[in-house]
Amino acid sequence: MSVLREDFLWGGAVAANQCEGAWDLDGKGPSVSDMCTNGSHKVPKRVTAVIEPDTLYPSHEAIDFYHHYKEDIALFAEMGFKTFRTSINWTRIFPTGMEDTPNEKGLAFYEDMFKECKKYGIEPLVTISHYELPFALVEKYNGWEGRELIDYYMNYCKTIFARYEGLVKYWLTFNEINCGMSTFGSILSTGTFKGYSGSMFDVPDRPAERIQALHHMFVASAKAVKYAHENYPDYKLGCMIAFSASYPYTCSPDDVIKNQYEMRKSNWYCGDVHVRGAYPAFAKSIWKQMGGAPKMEEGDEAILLEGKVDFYSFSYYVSSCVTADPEKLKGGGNLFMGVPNPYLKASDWGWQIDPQGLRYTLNELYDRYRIPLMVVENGLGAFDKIEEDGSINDDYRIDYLREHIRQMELAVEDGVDLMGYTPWGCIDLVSASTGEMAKRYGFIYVEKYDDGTGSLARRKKKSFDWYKKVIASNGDDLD
Ligand code: BGP
Repeated sequence: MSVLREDFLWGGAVAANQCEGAWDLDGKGPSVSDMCTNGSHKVPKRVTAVIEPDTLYPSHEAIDFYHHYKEDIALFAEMGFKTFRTSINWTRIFPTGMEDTPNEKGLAFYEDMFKECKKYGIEPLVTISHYELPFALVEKYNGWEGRELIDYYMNYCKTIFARYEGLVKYWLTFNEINCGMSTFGSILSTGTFKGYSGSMFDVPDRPAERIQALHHMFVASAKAVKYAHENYPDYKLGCMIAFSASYPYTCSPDDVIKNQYEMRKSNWYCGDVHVRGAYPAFAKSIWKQMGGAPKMEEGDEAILLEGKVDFYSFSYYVSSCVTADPEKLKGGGNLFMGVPNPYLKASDWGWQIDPQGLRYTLNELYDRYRIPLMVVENGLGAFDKIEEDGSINDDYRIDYLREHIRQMELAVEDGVDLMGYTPWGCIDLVSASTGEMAKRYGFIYVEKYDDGTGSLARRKKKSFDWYKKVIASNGDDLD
């Protein structure tokens, strides 16, 4: 007997900018992701202030989901998806973010796509803003540092809430909002990089701007939640956090205290505002470290309290170790890592694989928030090989997912209320951190390569049939 709810939302997740392509078709404007070049594991991608000729921008074609969505959704339905997480590309609806009137062609595209999902009984789960901030808002306002963006975002939300009534019920206000706590993440999330062109790893570090931007995003999110609750009582609104599970590297109290600080900064700061509707007490220590408290207007605190989310969703890929010893940090880790954990193996991209960390995370989250949880991203980015007979034997991916699902089920047995699971990149797509196609997550392979070539044909991987069985048995049959 499955330990999961009968209505457990099995599915998969993508983001518009990483799969749709058609970046300037049918009236769409450029988003921050459209200004990012490709990169690789070793060479960081760049963000450019103008589109450079003869440079590859992976989002411009991506896997051309824009023209393949019927075929792709049919494949999701074949696997038995109950839900499909995708995002709306803000600039398809409002090309600069500042128009009064929405772009009908953009609205119609999503309407058709959501109807296609519904045809198969698939419930769309929609991220309102997933690294798709209109680039014009970066140029004019330094992204979310500008308070004006709250109204633009609300205009966008009101438009899509009204248009997709009856088609969409589950909404996430911002993807991985807590990426705004890091310099690297600021390009794609807060958009506070006005005037900058260059490597994603050399973005000027302006933490006070990010803290201000995040405040505006919190207010925007809360306003959207409040508005939805008042006008569309059946809508469920969630937050989305890139959960960064970390452990103290040793039991030295210095490491423990340092890890507590990192957990607060990376995870609890944003999660607490979304779920509890107020900044946590420790926010003051974060502000001190990041250059000061955000400017707030009268009424902001009340708005935060009135716009608490209905459920908490998060991405989970890795865990890391935190040390207070600068010597141990030398030469270790990558983007997410403090020091490598000697008990864990890592993916080809250096992401440390820790299924038990998911159980730990789910328990920590539920203890703290007591609202339904959903894992809306998880998966293994790996190199896949097409064999001579055309098969793709991605047993490594099956192993990764199986172990994470097992730990998720143990967490449910521990008492966690879990709504669903949507592994990332259910169909191969462009990597957010590197811009590569070679870092594949999908159950469905797409013939598209890092040099921009490829027929765009779709093929099922071995994991396709495996996941189908998992869904059919509601997580009982993981073999
Ligand atoms: C999350 C993002 C996704 C996605 C995923 C995997 O941070 O929400 O957009 O891309 O990570 O990361 P990557 O594509 O860098 O492998």
